[in-house]
Amino acid sequence: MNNVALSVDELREISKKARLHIIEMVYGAKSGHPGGSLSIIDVLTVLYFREMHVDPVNPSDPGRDLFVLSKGHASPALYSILSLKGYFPEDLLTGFRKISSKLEGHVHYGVPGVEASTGSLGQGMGVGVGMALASKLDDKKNWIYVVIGDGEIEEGSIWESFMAGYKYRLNNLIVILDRNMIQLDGFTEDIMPMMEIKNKVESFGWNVLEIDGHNYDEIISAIEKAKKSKEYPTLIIARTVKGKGVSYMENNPKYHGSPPESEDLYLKALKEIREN
Ligand SMILES: Cc1ncc(C[n+]2csc(CCOP(=O)(O)OP(=O)(O)O)c2C)c(N)n1
Repeated sequence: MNNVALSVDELREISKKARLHIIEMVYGAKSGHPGGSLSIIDVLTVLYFREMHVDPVNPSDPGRDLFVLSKGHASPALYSILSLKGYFPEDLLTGFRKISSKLEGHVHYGVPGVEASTGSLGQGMGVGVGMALASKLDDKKNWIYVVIGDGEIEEGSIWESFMAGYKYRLNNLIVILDRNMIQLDGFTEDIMPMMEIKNKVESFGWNVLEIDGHNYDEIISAIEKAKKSKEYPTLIIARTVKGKGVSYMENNPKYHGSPPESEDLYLKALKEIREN
């Protein structure tokens, strides 16, 4: 179940397909969250296609790595990656947010490959802490990965998770923060300034790394570094662009939870992603 080490160009091609899926899914559903899906898709590509030991043919392998998308509204990103990885056929993505489909708007445990339902912000990281603690108690050697949002970290429960991660010495836990600077309808630093997150989280006893979350080499090397931690969990602050890959969505809070409003904008998004 080891991944073949894909090249950066191959990873980029996978992300491109996933970006197209994200736009098609939200446009088809006339709802959903493109911005925060596009910001985190490069990280998810590296996790699923390079770092994580998971096998869609044997999805319940007890030794598999586990992933929780704590910012569960970015479900199009995870559903697309799971389909590209082979957990379910890509054509099921057209059912996104439709009543007859399992692909609910927020990440749903019933979807093949999903390890935890999420969507209520602040909870998924606690689930990941619990998984990491359970793995330690069972003497397993797997890795637990969690992705959180920078609006999500306004939830107090995130900071309880940071405390617990230190207390239980969860060096099998790697949390990635999607630092795109935007939350639901505005900029994080206007709504609730988080300032230097690195200093804050280091003071909770964690290792903290900061990277460009669209640079594959940096994502890979940060994860490799995190895996060398002897004692404590690691937070990787991935600086990203919300809406990355679609010019009119980039850094635009409007596209947190809105699909392209017209066919012209839909086709423009697909064209830009294809030509990038
Ligand atoms: C407990 C809770 N409160 C409010 C919401 C509504 N909500 C969905 S996404 C979101 C903003 C999240 O911002 P961020 O974590 O930065 O996500 P990203 O920008 O990466 O998409 C909010 C407030 C929610 N899902 N859960």
